Amino acid sequence: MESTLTARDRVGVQDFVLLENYTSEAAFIENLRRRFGEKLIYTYIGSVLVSVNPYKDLEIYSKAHMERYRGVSFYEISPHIYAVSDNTYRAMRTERRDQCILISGESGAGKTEASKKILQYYATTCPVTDHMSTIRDRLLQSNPVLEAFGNAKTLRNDNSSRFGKYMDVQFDFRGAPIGGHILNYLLEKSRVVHQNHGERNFHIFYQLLEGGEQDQLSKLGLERNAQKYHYLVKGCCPRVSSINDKNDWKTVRKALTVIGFHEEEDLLNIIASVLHLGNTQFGEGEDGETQITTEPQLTYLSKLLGVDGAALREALTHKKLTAKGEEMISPLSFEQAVAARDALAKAVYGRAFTWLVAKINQSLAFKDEMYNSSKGSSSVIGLLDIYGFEVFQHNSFEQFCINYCNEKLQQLFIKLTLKSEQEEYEAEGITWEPVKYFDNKIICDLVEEKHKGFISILDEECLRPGEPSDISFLEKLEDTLGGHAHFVTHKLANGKTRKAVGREEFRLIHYAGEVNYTVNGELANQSVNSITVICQSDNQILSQCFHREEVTTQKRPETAATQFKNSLAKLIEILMSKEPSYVRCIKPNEAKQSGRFDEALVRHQVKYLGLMENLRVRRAGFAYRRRYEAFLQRYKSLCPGTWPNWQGRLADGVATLVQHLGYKPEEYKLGKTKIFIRFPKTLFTTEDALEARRPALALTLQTSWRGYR
Ligand code: AD9
Ligand code: MG
Repeated sequence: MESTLTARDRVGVQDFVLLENYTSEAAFIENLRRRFGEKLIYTYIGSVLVSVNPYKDLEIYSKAHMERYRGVSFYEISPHIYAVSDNTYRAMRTERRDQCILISGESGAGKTEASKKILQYYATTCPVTDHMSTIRDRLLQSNPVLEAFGNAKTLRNDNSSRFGKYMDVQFDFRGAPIGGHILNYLLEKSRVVHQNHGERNFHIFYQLLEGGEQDQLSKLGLERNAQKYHYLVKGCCPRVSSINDKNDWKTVRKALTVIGFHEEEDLLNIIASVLHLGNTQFGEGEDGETQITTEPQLTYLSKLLGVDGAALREALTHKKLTAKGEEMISPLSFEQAVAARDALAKAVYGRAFTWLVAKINQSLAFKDEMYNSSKGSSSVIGLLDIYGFEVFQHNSFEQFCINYCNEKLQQLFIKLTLKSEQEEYEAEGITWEPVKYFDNKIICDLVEEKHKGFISILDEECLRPGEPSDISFLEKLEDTLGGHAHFVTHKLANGKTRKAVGREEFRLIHYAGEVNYTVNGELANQSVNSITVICQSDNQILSQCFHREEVTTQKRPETAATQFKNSLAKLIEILMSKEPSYVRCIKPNEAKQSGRFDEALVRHQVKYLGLMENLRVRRAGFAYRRRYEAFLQRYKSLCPGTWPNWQGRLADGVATLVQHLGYKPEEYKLGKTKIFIRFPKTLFTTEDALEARRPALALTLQTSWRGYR
């Protein structure tokens, strides 16, 4: 039957706005599926790029491909991540306005790969002098370092980013990269001490054990066998066939050199100390007190962490309490000691990661004297590669933060897409017709509203004196949020949702779906504090990460939830100040297999990425819009009045052309600089006429118009 299909049937439309049945989810998915079948992984919704992970190397990322997209308008060429990269770059250059590219999608959908491809595009196509090549190389090399420390093998992705990342690339007035800056968000620290079955700890641990030189490992007291380390085998899969830890170690070492890193010894000591912490065991002493039973571990730990052995022993087995102004030392139970050990491992690793980002930022910082260029005339392209919406069997504080972040980004997306549509219509003098959509502000408010939002209640519970209690926290949530349509607990479940809610759980009805979060241990995570001892460390990195004031100050520290809320608010502010472009990534199957398109899975993502809504907004008025000169140039041969060249005003030329083509008044509108066409059919008819008249032209432009045909 293949031969009876037209090209359009086979590859669908390259821009969803040209779908006849644009409100149909089935038609949307069918279009994605057809294109995916032809290895066309990219499709637009207007200027939003939808990308489906091919799970294999397609030959579409060569230097020649990059060249093809340089300076070419969005609609002249098939959709590609390079088209978005190039358009963003040109918009920055011509409009002198900071840009950002927001990449979203669920785990394994291809966000990090997309952001790397964008960076490679700039590194290859932007002008650079010798001086600048240093910055360019550092920008590229920051990736392997951050991935080693912040990525891990999960069930859903062998190289899953376990932190959110926003990276600014700074360009000078000539368009050359001159600096960069990275903001990191919420590293999944729980992974340092625990991994679910089939998952690993962060790559760096395995890389060091596989790739480190023998004398290096001996100095660190390590054996070349990941099986020996409790923190590395919780998921029972220290080896992954798609990962070569030994080679990756070499890549990371090289990258650290390019970045200009000198603290390698201190960094290795930290990685090793986490492994020794994991192997530190506790038992019962003669008087029933908890004590450390692994003395060699303690010796290595005190050396690697650069702290006094006795002080460390005490920190792992006792806690300090202040009662009525007096300090008291009280012993920890076995469980408490294990928790204190794990908390220390998480704190040390988490802070070292933040330090590493700061270190990379120093090496990427714009230096005036180096480039003989003025900072004032530079502009920025920001790349946001942040975790997608997550729902697991058990969802904890980390999933809560990730999903809250997604609510905030969805909110921004709604605001900005609607706003930019509205602005374009207004700028072109065309009447704006409001569109109905689900506004998730109600969920953002539920989480972050002052005094009565979720985070306020959590803060209150964490900061009140005495032991925090999960149950009283849950009761407070019920008292305050009980009436909210998007909040459910076991007690409140009556009819709001169909799925069961456990007694130690609450459920949020997110815009993307319902998620049960467990409050078990939620509060302990927030208030554990066994860091006093590390403040005295003579490890150069740790001494910069842990400050004495933290433990001596009377001021209550910000809770992790409030810190995250504030950092998100700052991120939204940064993004709002820039012109956004969007890449929406979709994962075609759970098996990480090429060529497999699981419709149910894709449908779910189309839903929660809000793509149908996005399309509806984009199609609310007009399916298609183009600048007069481009429209005239393409179709002028169809009208004797405009062929071979139109001499008058462009708008008049287009008016003459569409009149000749028989466009009805309800089918189009003429704005100030663009023609707006309401239905795809009108455009297809015109395209057919063009092809009938000039098949040669249609052929030469086949890459560009294949999608429309
Ligand atoms: V997570 O939220 O960090 O767990 P990402 O970042 O969305 O996730 P990632 O970019 O890491 O996913 O992609 C997962 C894997 O899919 C990669 O390791 C590649 O093997 C594969 N992939 C993704 N995009 C492409 C592509 N354009 N071409 C080929 C790809 N393979
Ligand atoms: Mg990623």
